[in-house]
Amino acid sequence: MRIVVLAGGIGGARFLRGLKQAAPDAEITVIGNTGDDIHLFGLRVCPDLDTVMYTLGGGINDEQGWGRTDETFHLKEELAAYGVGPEWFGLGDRDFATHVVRTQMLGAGYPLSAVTEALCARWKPGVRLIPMTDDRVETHVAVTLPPEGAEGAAGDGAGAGAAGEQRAIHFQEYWVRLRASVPAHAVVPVGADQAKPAPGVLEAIAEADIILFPPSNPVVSIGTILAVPGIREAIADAGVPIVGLSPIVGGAPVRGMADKVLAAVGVETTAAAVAEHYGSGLLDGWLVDTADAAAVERVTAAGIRCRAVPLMMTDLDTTARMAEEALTLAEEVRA
Ligand code: FO1
Repeated sequence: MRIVVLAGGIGGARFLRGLKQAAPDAEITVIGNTGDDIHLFGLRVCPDLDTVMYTLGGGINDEQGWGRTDETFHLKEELAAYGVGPEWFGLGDRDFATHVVRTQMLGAGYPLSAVTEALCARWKPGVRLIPMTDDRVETHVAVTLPPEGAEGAAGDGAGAGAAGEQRAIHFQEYWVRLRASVPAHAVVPVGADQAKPAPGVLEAIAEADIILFPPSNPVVSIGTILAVPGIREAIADAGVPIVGLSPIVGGAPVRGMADKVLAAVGVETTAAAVAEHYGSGLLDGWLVDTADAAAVERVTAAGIRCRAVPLMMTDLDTTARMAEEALTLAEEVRA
């Protein structure tokens, strides 16, 4: 069985761990979000690709869900001693090595997809991990920054503006530095409209038996992947079951701050609204948590087959059962 999964960072990576246990013989291709990528210290950092690679390859810091296990921060401390930041983004020494290798290979002319394959040769994630595109796409968030010096204002000068100034800032600055604490008015995957799917992306979709949307962020993770021209269309036309799992449980994101970016695109933070946001033109099946059983009727009325099952990824076995439920729903859709 060939399964294609669109994945962001932590939620996608953890789901994939369960999927691998649930379907050990499946050929899994992961199309990874690169809109979160950021250039720091002259290096290309790909948080979502790395989170998938480290999680499935056994190198992830499981507690925080990103970065390396057994990490140290000497390099970052030395840079800070020179006054070189940003200090708000936690890059550890082990993680730095990945970005150095990636940047070196990109500089030598290899596309990101080839670089990712090379990095995965070390980590052996047990899936084929492909970036959504080899082209540069950067998610920016339009925000109103608080006045300088105001309580809770972003005060390190890395983007703070005048009182109430509207600014577009990098997603990582919004997410990590500001902790999504200021209202987001819009989320823009800059460059997506000019981007082409990376080699292998459209082929994997065309050859898939099932396509899954894990409980990743519907706006800045899966939404960004779908914004690359050709990917949404290929998925919609694939003619195979497309099943998603809600990242919203009981009216709140399972993790992260998805509610903030959902509001920016005018979608309420409910499991049913996210299903409708994807729409029946894309989704065939949708799993909601048992806490949202009341949403099943609304999703079904929207033309999407829906079931309520436990969706909290508390441990590997529970996550594998979620993946089994998604595969079962996919087979029902196919029948
Ligand atoms: N998330 C944080 O909350 N704080 C950090 O300092 C941070 C650093 C970081 C470094 C490398 C990496 O691969 C991921 C990192 N993340 C950090 C996670 C990342 O910001 C986001 O969770 C994802 O981009 C959203 O999927």
